Amino acid sequence: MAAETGVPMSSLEKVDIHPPVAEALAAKRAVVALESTIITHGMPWPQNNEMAADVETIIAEEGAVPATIAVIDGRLKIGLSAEERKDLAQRRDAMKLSRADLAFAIAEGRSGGTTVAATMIGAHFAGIPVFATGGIGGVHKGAEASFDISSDLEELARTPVIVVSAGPKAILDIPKTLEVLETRGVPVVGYKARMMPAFWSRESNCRAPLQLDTPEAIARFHQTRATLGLAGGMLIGNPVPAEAEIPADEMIQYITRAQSDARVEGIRGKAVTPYLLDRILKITHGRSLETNIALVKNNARLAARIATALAG
Ligand code: PSU
Ligand code: MN
Repeated sequence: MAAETGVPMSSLEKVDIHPPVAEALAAKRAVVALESTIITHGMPWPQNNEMAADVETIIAEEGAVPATIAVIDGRLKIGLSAEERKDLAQRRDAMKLSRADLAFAIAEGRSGGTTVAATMIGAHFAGIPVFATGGIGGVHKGAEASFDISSDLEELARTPVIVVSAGPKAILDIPKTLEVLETRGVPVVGYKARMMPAFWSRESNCRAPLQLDTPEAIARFHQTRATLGLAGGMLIGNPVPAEAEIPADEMIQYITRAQSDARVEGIRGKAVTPYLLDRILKITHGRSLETNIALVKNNARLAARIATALAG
């Protein structure tokens, strides 16, 4: 595992690979990485823990092994036990960890949820090529003034992991997010979708740059990129199931309201995404959370099928 990704074995001192994950990796069976910022900063207790448990069950049903990645008391965890996950889901001191501070949390003995960027780093370190999330971070609206662009985009450009999402979160500037991904050479693939999905909604106003309709085709594309020695990962946009979606024309009013509240309260930096998700949950009386849970489950299923295609 770690040897294949070029990581010195001595660094494993700070890493715990959950035994079922280690066994599956050694046997070259399908493993799906899962992020944990969605647990620590993306959803309230107890729905966060229920969602995380259900997602792991879905991946197991599909014949793959789930590996939720997080930092607990200074140890990088590749896969969590049910108790560790439940504990993390209730911690009030959890940091939101990205590339810039993942090692800080480990060095300082802290705990935190890993964002898409930090989860990609952990997954690649362990030799896991596929990862399921809700929605990635991207270029925030008003980024021309705030410079707020998620390091998820930078990570997609450098780390060879397939990220299965329901698109960029609709709180973002989706056209600008797609432009940055194109500049950085990141393939963006609509799964059975001509238009890029927008997290809570099945469609944004942007065309998906590429389209593929089977897990096998995604696996083939990933392997072809590796053969050509192309660096970086790829982003899959998997639309939320129709019965769970909140249409874009309805969502826009909730997002606009949440964004104006964020401005009034002076929310900045890392706090922006968690604040907006929580505000939108309150504005929609919990409906946005139900949609969020449905789309994560949908992404987990597809990620397990891609992992199976890659392993097979
Ligand atoms: N998907 C969700 N909920 C979330 C996130 C993704 O359904 O909370 C998290 C991811 O961890 C992503 C992060 O990396 O939001 C983006 O944060 P920022 O915009 O600060 O980069
Ligand atoms: Mn940001």
